[in-house]
Amino acid sequence: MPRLQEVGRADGVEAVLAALAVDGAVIVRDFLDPEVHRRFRADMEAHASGHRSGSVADNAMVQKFWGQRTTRFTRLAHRSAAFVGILTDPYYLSVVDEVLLPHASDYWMNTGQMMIIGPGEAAQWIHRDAENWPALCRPDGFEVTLSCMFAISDFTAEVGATRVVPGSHLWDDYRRKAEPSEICQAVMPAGSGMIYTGRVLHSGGANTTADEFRYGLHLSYVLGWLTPEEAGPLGADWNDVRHLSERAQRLLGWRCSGSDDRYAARLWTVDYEDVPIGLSLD
Ligand SMILES: O=C(O)CCC(=O)C(=O)O
Ligand SMILES: [Fe+2]
Repeated sequence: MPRLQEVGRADGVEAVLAALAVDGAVIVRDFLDPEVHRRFRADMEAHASGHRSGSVADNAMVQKFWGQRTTRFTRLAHRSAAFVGILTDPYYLSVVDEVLLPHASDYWMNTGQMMIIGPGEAAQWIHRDAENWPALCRPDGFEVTLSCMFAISDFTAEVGATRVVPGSHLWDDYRRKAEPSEICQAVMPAGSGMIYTGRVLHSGGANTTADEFRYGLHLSYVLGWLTPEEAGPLGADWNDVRHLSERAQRLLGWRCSGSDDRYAARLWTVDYEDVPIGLSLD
């Protein structure tokens, strides 16, 4: 059974990048600031009670991927002030810079999604998150998205810790299925996070407990020239973001791309101006 490497924040960004290069995934202990974690968890527990489990989509594949006993919701910048502290964590963003900026002038949030796996949920099918952009999810391609699964509650094997196939981002055949012996689980205490690339195989684990819920926060970024999974600015309105830094606003889709002198191109404009200017917002 393989095992994921574990680092601490104090080991620095280089340690994360070294493990990602080999395994495509790495556990960071003590990732979340304890106070931010406490506030975010309280916000999410309060919101979770108002959400059903499973999807109402008229699509069996979507329902299966979602999980019948899994509660998912986004709009986290609207729902939790603490979330923005996680979204703009300089340590996480330094890792994202290294992985994504070789391929774009900037990146934005792909999604911030709560994934709460309830008792009796089956394991999700194993996939690569870059399959969202199928033409780019290929052995001879490059990373277009980077994710972290934060353990908001303890991730044990029984409660459905994420399953990962270390090294599968390097496979030369992306049609190949993982053998059971190649799969491990990201078992980690609350406050940790598992950073993983868009091209590593993984899935939600089965929750075999009778009464425990697994609170996971998936937070991912995608190249600025690709469509994110979450319609960020439709879920967090100007009043949610007006007081935030320009960086946070860009990550949430409230600013255009093109912050880099290397490129004249600007995407995601209003009247060909930056979003707040085009909309006369202050
Ligand atoms: O819940 C998890 O641990 C992972 C879920 C996942 O990979 C996904 O929904 O894309
Ligand atoms: Fe995934």
